[in-house]
Amino acid sequence: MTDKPRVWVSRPTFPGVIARLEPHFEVSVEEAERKFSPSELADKLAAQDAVIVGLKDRIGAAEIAGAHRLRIVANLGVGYDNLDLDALGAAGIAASNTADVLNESVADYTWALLLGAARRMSAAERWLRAGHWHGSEFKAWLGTDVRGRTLGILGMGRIGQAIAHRAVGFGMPVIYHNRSPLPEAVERACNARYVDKQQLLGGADFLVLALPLSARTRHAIAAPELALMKPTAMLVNIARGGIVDDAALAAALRDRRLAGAALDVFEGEPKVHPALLTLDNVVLSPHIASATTDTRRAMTSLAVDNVLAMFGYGPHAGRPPNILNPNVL
Ligand code: 8YV
Repeated sequence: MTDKPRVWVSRPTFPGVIARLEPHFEVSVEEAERKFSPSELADKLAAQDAVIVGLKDRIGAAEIAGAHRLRIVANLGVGYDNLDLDALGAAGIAASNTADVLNESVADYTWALLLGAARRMSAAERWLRAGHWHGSEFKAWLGTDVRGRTLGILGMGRIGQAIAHRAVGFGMPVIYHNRSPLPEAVERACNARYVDKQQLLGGADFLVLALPLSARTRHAIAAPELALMKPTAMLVNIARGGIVDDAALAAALRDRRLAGAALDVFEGEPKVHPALLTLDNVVLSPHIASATTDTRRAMTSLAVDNVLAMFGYGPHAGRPPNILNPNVL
């Protein structure tokens, strides 16, 4: 035992990056990826001065009730719907995220999903792996072009903007809806036009969701919204499960009231709505939009920077660069 403050990292990440904490902290890192129960989390948190956690770790009033030494919860993700900021703030515990370092990787992956859905890549691959070959038939596997089609983006933060930038190369006009319109110069740089939510739903040929999950955005896309979309449209969700009503989406895809979808996130993750698993007009992936080596390393590094800063170390000493509740400082 040392008298250094303690940091717990709830999942394996990049040891070389975590090592930056070692001169100042007693560091413990989970060796395997797992989900902790609320009481396990409470026990872990009670013994720490700082923690680096992931989206699976839901931290609210109960989990921090005994965490009297805890000063910062550094989240490995830009989204932080797993953290109860009110409870953390009331306890004087800082919270941070990993905004920005993942924008470009997530935007790239969004386009991979969008194009994958438009060109039916997953279904075609399943077909080929099953020993079939229809590619040589002139009218087999016909997909949808994206050029000239309208890209709609719901949630035009920095990830939404990075997605919009790429639309220029694909020759797609962009419409978006956001809590408030972007400044004109930013709209021009993204080549994007603000519309209301109804116009977005009715106007998009490809609708990408890039908004955070909150009580306000839960089921922002449910049966009534899906009914407003073109039957030829496709929905791409790289944001959070729960923003979409997955049962309603599966029904719309099954009945071809919506042509296709591509989903990286699911309501009730890691479970996937069983109906989605049976459909061929949806591309599915296991929440990997930020999963590149460089980006996951950068996310880890940013979480480390936030912890270091909270304890007065590093270039941001005293002011964690991604603090979500600065009032606690
Ligand atoms: C996850 C994400 O953090 O940043 C987010 O909000 O959803 C992802 O980047 C990542 O899957 C690590 O769990």
